[in-house]
Amino acid sequence: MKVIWVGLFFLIVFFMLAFLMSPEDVSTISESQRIHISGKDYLFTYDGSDILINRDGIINRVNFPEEIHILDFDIGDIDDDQVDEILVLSKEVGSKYGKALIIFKPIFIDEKISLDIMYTNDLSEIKPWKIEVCEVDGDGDKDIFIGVYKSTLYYPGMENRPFFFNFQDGKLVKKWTGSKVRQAFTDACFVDFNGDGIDEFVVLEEKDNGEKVITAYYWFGFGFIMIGESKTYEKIESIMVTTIEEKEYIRAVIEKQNSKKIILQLTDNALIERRKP
Ligand SMILES: [Ca+2]
Ligand SMILES: [Ca+2]
Ligand SMILES: [Ca+2]
Ligand SMILES: [Ca+2]
Repeated sequence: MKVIWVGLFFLIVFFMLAFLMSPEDVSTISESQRIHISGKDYLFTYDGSDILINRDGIINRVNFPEEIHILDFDIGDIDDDQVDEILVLSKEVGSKYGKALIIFKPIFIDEKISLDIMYTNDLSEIKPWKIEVCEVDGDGDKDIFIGVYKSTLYYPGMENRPFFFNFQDGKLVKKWTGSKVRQAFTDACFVDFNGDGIDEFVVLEEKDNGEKVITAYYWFGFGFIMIGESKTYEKIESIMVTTIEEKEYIRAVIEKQNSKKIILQLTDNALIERRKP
């Protein structure tokens, strides 16, 4: 009984908080994810203004620099020191695209976690809109995906492009700065469908007639090759990775209003909707 009341209390607090946040803040509230610091796993949440790092019910509230507005972020050990860094795309208020990449390393000061800025780079010229830490080639060095909006040498039009980087010797180095996947895309995520430690690159593509299709690719030495695609949908708002019973799937929001979602799995070279058991 007590458990139910505690659950109810947190649910009410959550909805009150969600209600109090402006619509712009709501989009940056994160689901909890795991962060690894000094040999321990913590739960990481960004609540729209602060970062909460939580272990065994002990919450470390890390004040996030007020002047930095977050467009997107991800967590991963990009320099292989067994501590997960926090990679933030900052933005100007109201801007659709990012300004700088700021990489924070969590450090302990007097047994409290604080964030140390270990790297910054102004990326405003390439108009970044999404950042994901991934492992597309399985070489043990984390890869960094940044979705950018720009023209390229051979494709002069402004379009979303998939850029990949590594973090080497204290700086961001290009791994693969792609002009295109198969067709125009509006979102991307990384899903390890078969659990082999190598991420598949999953992209929300838009056909010429505006219909949407989700396509999965795998890395092949110097670019990506398609493994499978979904059926065509009239609308898909966004895609993300989701874990169910330790297996990874794609979660796609196909209607924003009533947050209608589908879960997709990769089966026989096709992305098909997962039926609940
Ligand atoms: Ca992200
Ligand atoms: Ca690290
Ligand atoms: Ca890699
Ligand atoms: Ca895989």
